[in-house]
Amino acid sequence: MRPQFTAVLIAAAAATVSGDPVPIANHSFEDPSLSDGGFGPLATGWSGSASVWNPTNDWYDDASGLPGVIPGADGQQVNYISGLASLDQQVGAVAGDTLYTLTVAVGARAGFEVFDRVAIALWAGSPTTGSQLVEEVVEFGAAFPTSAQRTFLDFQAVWDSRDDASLVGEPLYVVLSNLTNGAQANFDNVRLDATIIPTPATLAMPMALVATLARRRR
Ligand SMILES: [Ca+2]
Ligand SMILES: [Ca+2]
Repeated sequence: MRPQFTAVLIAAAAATVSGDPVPIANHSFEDPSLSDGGFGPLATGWSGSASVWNPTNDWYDDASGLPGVIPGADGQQVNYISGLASLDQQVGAVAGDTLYTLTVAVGARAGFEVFDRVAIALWAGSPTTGSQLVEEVVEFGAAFPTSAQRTFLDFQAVWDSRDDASLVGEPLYVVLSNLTNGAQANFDNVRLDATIIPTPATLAMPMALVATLARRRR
């Protein structure tokens, strides 16, 4: 095979496996905007226990004043959940042959650095009574080294929609939960990536294209 045809094949195959970000409304909990130390209102675009908070240095490193960006977080504000509760957002519908990667910044707030326990998850159909697709539980004592306390760290949950094709087309939800009574969970910078998994049919297309080009060049 000539070099230029090899390049065509690689480019076509790469296009089928690169991930696309799924839009998430107010993914960083910056809306509504609060003054430093403010807390309470519900985050635009989210349902459930979706309160927003603009922390200060009392709770997180580098959180006071401007720019006020906590290490590992995004912007100046985060979500907070006190006690056993969840927040959720519908993010379109389940697509076929797709690898979903949910990435969420989780915060270890002063006072709850080691004993909180939270979960990041994807659900289909309904955020409470539907099908749980994947759940990643974060145990703070094990997940946060001392150096990361009072900061945020990214955690991920991954689900392959080929695992249950019957759910394709169902509403897809991001669900973030606090699993510890008496503790407070903090989430920020919620990201969801959807990567189409090449099937034999989609891989065959670039191969056929290469074969056609090869014939034309002869
Ligand atoms: Ca934020
Ligand atoms: Ca602040």
